[in-house]
Amino acid sequence: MLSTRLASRRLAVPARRWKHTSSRPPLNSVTADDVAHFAKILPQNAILSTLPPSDLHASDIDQYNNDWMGKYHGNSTTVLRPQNTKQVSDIMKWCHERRIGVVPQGGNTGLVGGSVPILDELIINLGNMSKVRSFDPVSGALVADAGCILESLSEHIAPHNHIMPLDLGAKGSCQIGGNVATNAGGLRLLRYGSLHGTVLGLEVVLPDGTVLDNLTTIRKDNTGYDLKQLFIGAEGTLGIITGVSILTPPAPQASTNVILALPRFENVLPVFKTARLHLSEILSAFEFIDREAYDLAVKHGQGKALNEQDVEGAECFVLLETSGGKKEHDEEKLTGLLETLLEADEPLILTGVLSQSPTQFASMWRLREGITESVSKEGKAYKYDISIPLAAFKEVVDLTREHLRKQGLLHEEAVKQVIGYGHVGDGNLHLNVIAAAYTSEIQAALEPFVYELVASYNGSISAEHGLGAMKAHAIHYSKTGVAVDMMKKIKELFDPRGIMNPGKVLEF
Ligand code: FAD
Ligand code: 2HG
Ligand code: ZN
Repeated sequence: MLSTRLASRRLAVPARRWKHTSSRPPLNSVTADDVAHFAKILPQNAILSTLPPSDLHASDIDQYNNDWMGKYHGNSTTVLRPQNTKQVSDIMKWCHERRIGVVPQGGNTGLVGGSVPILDELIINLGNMSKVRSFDPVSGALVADAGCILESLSEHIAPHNHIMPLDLGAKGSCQIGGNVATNAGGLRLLRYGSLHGTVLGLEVVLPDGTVLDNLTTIRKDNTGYDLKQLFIGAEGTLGIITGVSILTPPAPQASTNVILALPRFENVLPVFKTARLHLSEILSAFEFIDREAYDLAVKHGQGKALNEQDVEGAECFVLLETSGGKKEHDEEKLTGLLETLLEADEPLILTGVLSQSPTQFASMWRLREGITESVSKEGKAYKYDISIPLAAFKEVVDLTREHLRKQGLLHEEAVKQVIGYGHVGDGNLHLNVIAAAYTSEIQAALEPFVYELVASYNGSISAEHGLGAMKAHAIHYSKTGVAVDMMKKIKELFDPRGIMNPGKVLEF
């Protein structure tokens, strides 16, 4: 009775719909004359504009104006889909001259509102630039257009027994240019390191249209400043990446994975330490999934659930992958690890399931990779992608849930669930708050609460997704004033007119 009364009272006060309100410098809107000029640079089918005389409607370009989560919405009238670097350069020269804001867009899978306009900026979508330029099967150097889909690149090099040094759940849609622009981390970072190490060179169109050709395939080059590093993780605020040269590692001869069910979160660290000791160089991923995240993935049919009885009472799960040279040798090591974990006086795990076939291997990965998709099927996600000490992963999830409970927001019509998962090996937790809708009340309850919490651990408010539009105002939680001032000077140097992805990364 009490809960029914509470529920109806809640419904009586409608939640205020939240709308992102980041600012950006005053810039010119795209006009019909601009579109006529773009028609001299691009074929007609590479221009999507709702401006007269076009008969396109706003809904025809919805997919470019709205982000993957349905959280950020732009009002662009025009999307250009160039096919080569020269076209990008000519477009940028014009936009620079005319002071038109530009949003570079890859697969539009970004999770911080960086890939859609804040107002009506021009969208330059790289999807038509999708050619592999070269691949050297000896060195593994791959040179590709920025618009190549990550998964297509994996498929391109697979026959040569090479793999991409990064892998993420969005691989079927995200583009290599977007990956570099966000310095995407993903599931292989533990093994192959970040893109700051694997990217060999970049071709970038600067805001005034100048082409910075640094598309080298050499591994060592100490001739002055390493300019490409500035564009890795710049989220399209310094220029448009049009070409990427990247070092791809040889495919491991054997890969195996195992899912471990842990009775308590406190066991994650000892399991990680033991795994590193037993598996040393063959350990290639160590991913954390809390119980609610696991149940959600299972609920939404991501991968095959473990035997229900075996995981009864499990507080969290770990997905561990090995990539080595010899299957028998790796499996022997894994079996040894499982025995150690199970045989301790107080076993560190409840159960461990070793994949027995490529299908099972993929299905186990699906349980982890599919969480993001499950979250978006469940509701609207507030995503906090944070670096904090491993030992604090659970605490942060619990504190956030408790905080929302105290605010009276933890119920079906507001926040449905607070879950945690992520890359233990990289100290990166994905704190996801799943709500019925994006509302001002939830937004105000979460921010700056989460940022302050992260800062109290000396962590980072963005481990891998970037700042985008979502966190530009909050950069100071993770960077000093001196560092932010230096960034602003760099931005000013490359983009004095402030036209490149305005309002993202650095607050206007
Ligand atoms: P977009 O979303 O189009 O753009 C992202 C940013 O990069 C924007 O600021 C945009 O302006 C800029 N940009 C895009 N292309 C260019 C270019 N050519 N030149 C200059 N700037 C450009 N991220 C991780 O780090 N790790 C993960 O494990 C991970 N998993 C994900 C799983 C799912 C299911 C989803 C939906 C997202 C995931 N992400 C992850 C976030 C996202 O996929 C990555 O950030 C990805 O790298 C973005 O690539 P994109 O091509 O979609 O870029
Ligand atoms: C992952 O590791 C991605 O799965 C996405 O970085 C995380 O959806 C998220 O919060
Ligand atoms: Zn991640």
